[in-house]
Amino acid sequence: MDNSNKRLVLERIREKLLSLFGRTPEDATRQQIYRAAALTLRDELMPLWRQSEQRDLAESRKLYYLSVEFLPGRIFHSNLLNTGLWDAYSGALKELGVPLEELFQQEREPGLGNGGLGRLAACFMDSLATLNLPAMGCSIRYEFGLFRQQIEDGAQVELPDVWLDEDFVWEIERPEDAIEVHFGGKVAEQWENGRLCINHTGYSTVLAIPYDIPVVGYQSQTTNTLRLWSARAPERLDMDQFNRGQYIKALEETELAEVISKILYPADSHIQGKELRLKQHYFFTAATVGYILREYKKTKNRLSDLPKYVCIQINDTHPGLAIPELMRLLLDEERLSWDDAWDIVSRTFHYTNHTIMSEALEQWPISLMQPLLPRIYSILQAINEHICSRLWSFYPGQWEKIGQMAILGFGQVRMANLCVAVSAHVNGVSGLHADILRQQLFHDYYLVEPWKFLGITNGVTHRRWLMLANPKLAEAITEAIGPKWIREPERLSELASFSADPAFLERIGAIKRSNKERFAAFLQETQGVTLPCDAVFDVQAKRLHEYKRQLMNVLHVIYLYDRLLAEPELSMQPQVFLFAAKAYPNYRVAKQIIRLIHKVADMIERTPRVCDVLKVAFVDNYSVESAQILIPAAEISEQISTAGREASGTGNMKFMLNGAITLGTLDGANVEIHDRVGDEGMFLFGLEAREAEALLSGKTYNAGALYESDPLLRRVLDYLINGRIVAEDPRMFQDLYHLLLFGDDHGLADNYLVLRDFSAYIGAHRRALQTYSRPSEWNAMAVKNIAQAGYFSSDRAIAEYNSLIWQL
Ligand code: 26Q
Repeated sequence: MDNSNKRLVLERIREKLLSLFGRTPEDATRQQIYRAAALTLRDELMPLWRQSEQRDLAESRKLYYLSVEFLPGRIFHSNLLNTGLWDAYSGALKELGVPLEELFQQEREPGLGNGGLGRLAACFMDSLATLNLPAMGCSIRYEFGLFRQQIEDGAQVELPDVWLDEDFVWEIERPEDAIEVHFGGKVAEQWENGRLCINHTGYSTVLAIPYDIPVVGYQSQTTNTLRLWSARAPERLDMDQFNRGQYIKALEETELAEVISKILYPADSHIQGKELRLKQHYFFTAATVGYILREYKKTKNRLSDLPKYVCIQINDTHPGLAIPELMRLLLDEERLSWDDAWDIVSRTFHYTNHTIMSEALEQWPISLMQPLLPRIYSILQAINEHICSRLWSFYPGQWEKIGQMAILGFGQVRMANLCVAVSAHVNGVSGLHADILRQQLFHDYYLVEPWKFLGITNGVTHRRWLMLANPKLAEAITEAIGPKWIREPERLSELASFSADPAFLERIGAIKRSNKERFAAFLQETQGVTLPCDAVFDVQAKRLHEYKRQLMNVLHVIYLYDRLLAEPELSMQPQVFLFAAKAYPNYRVAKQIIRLIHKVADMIERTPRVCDVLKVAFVDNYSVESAQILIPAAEISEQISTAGREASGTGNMKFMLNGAITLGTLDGANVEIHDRVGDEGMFLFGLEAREAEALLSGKTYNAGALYESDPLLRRVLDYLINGRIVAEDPRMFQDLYHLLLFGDDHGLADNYLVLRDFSAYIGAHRRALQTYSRPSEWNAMAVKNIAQAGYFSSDRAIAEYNSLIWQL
């Protein structure tokens, strides 16, 4: 970028500082400089954003990606990279004596998601814009994102995540696009001139106000929109009440309306049928569908053409109420016949499933849904009848089967059945996951309409997760193979030949080292924890859940600890075990595991000699931001879920892209990583999905017998109860011990096969360390992994969605 550009940017930032804050760079705060700089960049984006929107109106088909979560991470940084204005801005800010990095840190991260599903949605938005596909992401503008995690005496404490305390630079409020959403009331059906008319009265109204965030593609011609809906009480209604002297009541109702978009529910698999959550889901789907239809009617008049122009992807079942809502608008407002409305709806929606665990399948008690959404419920009844009668012709007489496939049953609305029955496509998020959907979870539906079911393996944007998060590695790659990989990630394969180039391998090793130091400095600064950078960095970063088996990871650390004590002569490669994970606040076992991680860390610290070779550290409050520092520093990527449980995983892809080697099971997308890098490119261990399923469903699995027969296992597990971890409270981890050996009230012992896979897991670690002791071999393995990681770009995933489903 030339100097004139830099000077122009500098001039604009000065002007902004003056007009917004009455300050000059000399006396402005960092936050003010950040806001001024970000706003000048936003100004820069506006024309293309506007142009993209105008073009969408005319263009053939547009995608609406509905998701109850989006986790975009910080935006200033990625917008600078994507627009190609990096050099101009960094030059301008250097003149002001402000390093760009410091400005980025002024931006609050919108933590509007729990984990994988929300981050996937954000990666998809990046790729859609980069591939010039017209799309809008739709969700809720939660005032509080996922809780901030603090650790007190080893235990997780949740604090509110305040991200809107200052205006968020990247959003634009659009009150002119507000939509009314109705809750409660009574529905009367009435025949008028041979038509059924619906009269909905006595409802309460909430206004949905959209806030738009531009989604900038990488040097593309498209800027898409992430539209977040915020709940507000309708003013007019308040005034009526004020006039009637019901001041307090009016304010109360305002609160009740606005609480809808207050907070993101922390949940990744445990579901509580909370009324407020149901309100959230209906609120944002009704707003979105209402908006889509209004927008459509501005330029088109044939509703039957809607599927030609509108494509709605449902990210898991949470936005599934969009289905009956579109039916409602077409029937009640547009007055279409049932058949015409059904025809449109069943060609418009597509559904992605992200979980097979039955406890994570969304269901709502009818007793909750019916009073809150009376008309939606009556439409669900009608859809249910329609579906069941169709199923009847495929499965004549099989009442029980049809009962299980129904949308309503046992007093519940089953959202997954609704989404499968109505959507034109249903997809799993990895090959293995799609097979499980076809063969198990949705098998009966699969037999009826096999063509509906697809597998589209997840992907991550290599621009954020490599180019932005790991600039040194990105630079080395570009020097080696040129810059085309940034648009065409499959070209990373050209790196393969460099795995035999000693100078390149050395460079890769040095980059990893410097990323480890960068992370160590971060942890020192934020938590006061010191990491030895000569040790191998072994990382498990993901939500805390039993199926992800962080517990097995800690037990392995205990095993190493015990060996070091038992064998005084043993020399061991120094190892740092890093954990980052938030636990669902009511998930007792998950919280105990967090505590165990901390207490094992303490035990190691106070044990001479062991503390010279082992270190356990917990990275508090895992977020997109900390992931971007942590993942590039990782050498071993722990992807150790019980086979068959992790639908895909996306962290596994981010680690691979950054040259970490996967130590994992054949689960989710690990299977496809293994397909690409082979046995020699990762450290595979443990049962496969079919074996795990057979073992657990046969009810023959006997964890206790393993414990009895394996002295090593016994030694390790006994740490949980023998007081060596926490002498003052030897029973602190008794529950975990019991869970592994006796199960909980309902279940089998060791439901996630920790004991069964334990010795194989130890073996995988042993193999990993052997390879690690030969640095050039290790680095070659890292390079081969990076070279195979292009497939796991969300560009590829989005291209597949587009060719198989959307056809935008
Ligand atoms: C369901 C019903 C009611 C309330 C909450 C929920 C709920 C909320 C969030 C259920 C699940 C989630 C989140 C699921 C999730 O993140 N799944 C992950 O999705 C990733 C992207 O596809 C996969 O890579 C992971 O394997 C999967 O666990």
